Amino acid sequence: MNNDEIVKHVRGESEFIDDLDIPNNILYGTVFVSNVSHGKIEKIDIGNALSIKGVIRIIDYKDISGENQIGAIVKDEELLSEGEVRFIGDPILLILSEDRDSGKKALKEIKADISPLPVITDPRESFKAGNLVAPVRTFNKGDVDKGWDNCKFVVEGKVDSGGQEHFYMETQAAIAYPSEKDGVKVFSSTQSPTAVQKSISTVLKIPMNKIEVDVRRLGGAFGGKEDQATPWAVMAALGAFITKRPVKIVLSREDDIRITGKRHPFSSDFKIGLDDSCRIIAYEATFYQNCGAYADLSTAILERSLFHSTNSYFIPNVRVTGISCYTNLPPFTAFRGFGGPQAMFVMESAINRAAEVMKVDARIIQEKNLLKDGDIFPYGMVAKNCNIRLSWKKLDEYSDIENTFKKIEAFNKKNDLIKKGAAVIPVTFGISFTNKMMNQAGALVHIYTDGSVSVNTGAVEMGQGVNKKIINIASDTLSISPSLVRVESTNTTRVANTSPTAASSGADLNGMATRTACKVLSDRLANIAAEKFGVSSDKITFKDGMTCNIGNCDEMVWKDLINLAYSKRVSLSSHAYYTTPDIYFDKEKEKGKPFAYHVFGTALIEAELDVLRGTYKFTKVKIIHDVGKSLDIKTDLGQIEGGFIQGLGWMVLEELLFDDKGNIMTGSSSTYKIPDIRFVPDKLDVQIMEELKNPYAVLGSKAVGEPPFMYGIGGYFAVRNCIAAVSPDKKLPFDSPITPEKVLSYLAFADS
Ligand code: LUZ
Ligand code: MOS
Repeated sequence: MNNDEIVKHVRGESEFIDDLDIPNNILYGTVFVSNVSHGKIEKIDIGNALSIKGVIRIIDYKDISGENQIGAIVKDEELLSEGEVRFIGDPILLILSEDRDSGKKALKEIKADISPLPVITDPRESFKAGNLVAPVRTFNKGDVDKGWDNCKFVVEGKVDSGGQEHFYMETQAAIAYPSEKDGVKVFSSTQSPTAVQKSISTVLKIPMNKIEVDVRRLGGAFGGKEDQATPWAVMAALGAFITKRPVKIVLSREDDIRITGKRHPFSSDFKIGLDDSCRIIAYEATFYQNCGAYADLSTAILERSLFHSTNSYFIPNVRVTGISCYTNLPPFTAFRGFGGPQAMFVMESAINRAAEVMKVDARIIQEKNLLKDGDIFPYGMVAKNCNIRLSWKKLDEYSDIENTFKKIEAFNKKNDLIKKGAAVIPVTFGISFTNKMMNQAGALVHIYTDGSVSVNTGAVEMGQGVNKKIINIASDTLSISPSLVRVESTNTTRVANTSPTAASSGADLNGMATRTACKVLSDRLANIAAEKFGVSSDKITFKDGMTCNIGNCDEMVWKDLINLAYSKRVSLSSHAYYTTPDIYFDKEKEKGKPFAYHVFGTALIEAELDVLRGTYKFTKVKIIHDVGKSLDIKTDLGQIEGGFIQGLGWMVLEELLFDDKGNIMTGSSSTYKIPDIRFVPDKLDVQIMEELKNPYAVLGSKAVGEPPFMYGIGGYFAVRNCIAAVSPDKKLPFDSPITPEKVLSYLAFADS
């Protein structure tokens, strides 16, 4: 990681919400939540809660002056429940107290009488009961029904993938200060400052210009703070608005895991047909998306599942259907990949099942069907600058894929207690918010009279290094040292109407706006220099903070030029704006060009299984990944490594379990295992295809945040192939994560 702030982090100097200095009159917010998954609130008895020393006020929905509604896409989510609770953790009351302990004491006093209603945790059951979030959507290409007739092999199956806890290091947090004239200023750990501002406006019934939302940095987010940060910020604002005292809410890890949304579990069906040359002729899939109690971003996430349903493959006949199903679990939400990983896991499972039936290696089918330029995705977009075959080829050059598999086969022939397995995984991921409107960003750049530069954008730094990239873009455009540039906190009064920092597009969108703003400034400065040197402005170049008149080699240092501009009363500030060009999508036809471009790459993952214990490790991983012309190579490498490990965790390690009453059974770090440093493969080798400039993003770069996550899918199949080496003829289910416990049970089953 080469985060701009890494030294401050290591020294503990970086401030997160819970580190901010707080005034003496601050109140702490504690939420009282439902302890049943579905029910009707008959009565709330707050007992002696209000007489506990330090407890100042208990707020319920009746205290809300505006609309008790925080649903972003579907208006289905109350901030504080009015009568029906839909999951364990559904907020009912907000307790405000002068210290955290008295809030906890108050919780024990309060009793909710909730009469139970039927509980559904399974999306297929929800579908049968008709509990849909939105109408079913289907993407169609070619003629699937005719396609089957041309297939030599037709294989069907079922795939389940589990949810995933974000496990950001900083839990959900917000502090709200009442400001004069009935406004609020809110520090929120959110990816979406504007969404927070809007929701506060709705709930408090005050205009957006009375609400200032400020975000310095987040201690991780991964999508978990795109929508799920909002309720806590709104509650803090509500408390501050009502009491006229600052209010701070920081969730405990246990509450955060229990209450907030996670990656959607999916249950899916597939059918795949191939001819005898391993060409995929037809593919059909149905995704049952487990949305949890409220819609949140589910419909947008399901749309991305449909977009990525064929991963990196060209398939002439496709029919994929997505169904968003309500259940009585926490409201599942955005998580790195945004529905893409779930759909791609189904595609890869289908290929692997077909490979088992056809008795070929899955990699043969994968390679044969890779996309090439001019191929059409099921949603109508044409593949352009398609590097997927190139990445496969480069991986083959570096690793000799065939030989790797042969060596493993030879090893497995000689060894019974250790079995090896490998898998190749190509990844193709579309870049842009799939909602066209969201692809916009602004930047406000100031140059101060001492030559230092301040950049404001809508991008939120969450450890992904977007600030570092923005600094590099500004310094490159102004031709000054990066040390002169500072990126300010993300603040709704400085850059307004921002999209969430999400969809891997934070640097693409905000970086382009930054570049444009800096260009405007550098053009202005060129005019000043030209006037001074008595030449035309095209004779002026900037280099390393110097302004040069090429003609006669006059030079001027940056700071003097800035002072000259100031003395001539030329503005040293600029606001610019960027919208992604040439994207559209027709939801009637389900066709269009939703993405500015795609990111491509391929990985080879090798695993080694201890046959007696069911434990395994990943011995060797090679990733070839396309980042375009990198904006910051160490940042990109960090994102690729981190994304892959997080994806691997989702596929093999992190098991999110609920009982059939909707209780979370993996509610702490002792029961929910995330990857640690010992889990990281000994040999994790990332190679970037840097020479490939991307014409569709800032300075030839490519977005990097999400695509590497999906290399983790290869880990699942590497482990599966280890098991197949023990017992080649068993039909294993597709059910992620493939934890050591599951592996052991498969092995026991295989031996019987
Ligand atoms: N968020 C969003 C996302 O609102 N729309 C998207 O298309 C998206 N894609 C990936 C991650 N977050
Ligand atoms: Mo997102 S999954 O908030 O990019």
